[in-house]
Amino acid sequence: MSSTRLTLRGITARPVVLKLKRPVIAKIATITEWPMILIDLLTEEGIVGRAYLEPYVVKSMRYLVPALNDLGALLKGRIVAPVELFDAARKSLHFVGYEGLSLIAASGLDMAAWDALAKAADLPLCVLLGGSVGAVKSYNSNGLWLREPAALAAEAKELRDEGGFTALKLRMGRPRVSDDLAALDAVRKALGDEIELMVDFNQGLDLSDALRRCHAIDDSGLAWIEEPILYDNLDGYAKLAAELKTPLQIGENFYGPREMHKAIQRSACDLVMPDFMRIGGVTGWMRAAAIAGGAGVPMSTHLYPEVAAHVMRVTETAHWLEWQDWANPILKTPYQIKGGLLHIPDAPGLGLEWDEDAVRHHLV
Ligand code: SMN
Ligand code: MG
Repeated sequence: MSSTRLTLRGITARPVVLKLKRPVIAKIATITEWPMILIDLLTEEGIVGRAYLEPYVVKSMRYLVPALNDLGALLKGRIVAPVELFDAARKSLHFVGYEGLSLIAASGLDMAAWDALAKAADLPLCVLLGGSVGAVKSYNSNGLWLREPAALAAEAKELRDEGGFTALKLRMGRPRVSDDLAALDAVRKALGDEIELMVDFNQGLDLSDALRRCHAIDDSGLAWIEEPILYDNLDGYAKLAAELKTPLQIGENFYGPREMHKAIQRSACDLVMPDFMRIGGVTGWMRAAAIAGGAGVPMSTHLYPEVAAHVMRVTETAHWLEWQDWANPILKTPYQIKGGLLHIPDAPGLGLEWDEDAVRHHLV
């Protein structure tokens, strides 16, 4: 089939809520129920593009699902050219705001459109993008939330052994600095020095506290310190990046590639890790990857590991893929992790198929 003839027929967007095995206990929020919007992009030719959104807040699905349905109606009859559909979707919502929910909806559409295009070409997405099927270096981000330091040693070993990981992320921002240091110490003692550790403050500190707390862990051999302060305080980040020896990581809250460009230009970080629902799906990622490549800034992924794996195969400065297995309960064939590497299935598109029995069970 010629991919130029793939025509968009409509979009279905289904909200589901999954129970998290290890609840998210972060400085910014506690999350026990994980919302997902399952997107099916239907084409006249019968190919279905699939992707999902993970918008953190269950009630936000009440606004995002109609937005996705509207985009489907708006773009009905158009050729499935993901870049063009993405730009048209963004423009259609420009006047209510280029970022936020508008961009999240457009990003979901974009990922499903790329999946459809790759399926029409009968190629895994990474191959369509010019790469090859293979494995991607990943760290386990499934746990180590703000729990008691004493509980973390056992959890850290469990997380390492879930897929032979060589790197794990630990969340920080406990009430006392000494509690965070005890948490880090507990994880280090449990795992030894072989394992790389990243820490994430989830925007929980003000600048003065961040300076104090980041200095306190600056000699701990960490792979990075992530989001110590509010995501849009680029001046604050520039100060932190200038002061700290440990690489400073931000990016899960970049709304589109230009926000990333701004952060890099202002020396507000050493590393970047865009999230697929905010950077603009695959289209936004590829644009951002060119910027990070030009600037020589290592680029990691945030959530959406199945999409992440494909684009990391063609990302010039690919660094770490963030592994989370939270979508697994509704996937027919979850991706496999072995030896800390995420393995891309040799299947057309993203290789996402819904387990419809599980979906029925979790629909809201
Ligand atoms: C995160 C991910 C998912 C939910 C809450 C927080 C986090 C990360 O910031 O980087 O994994
Ligand atoms: Mg984070």
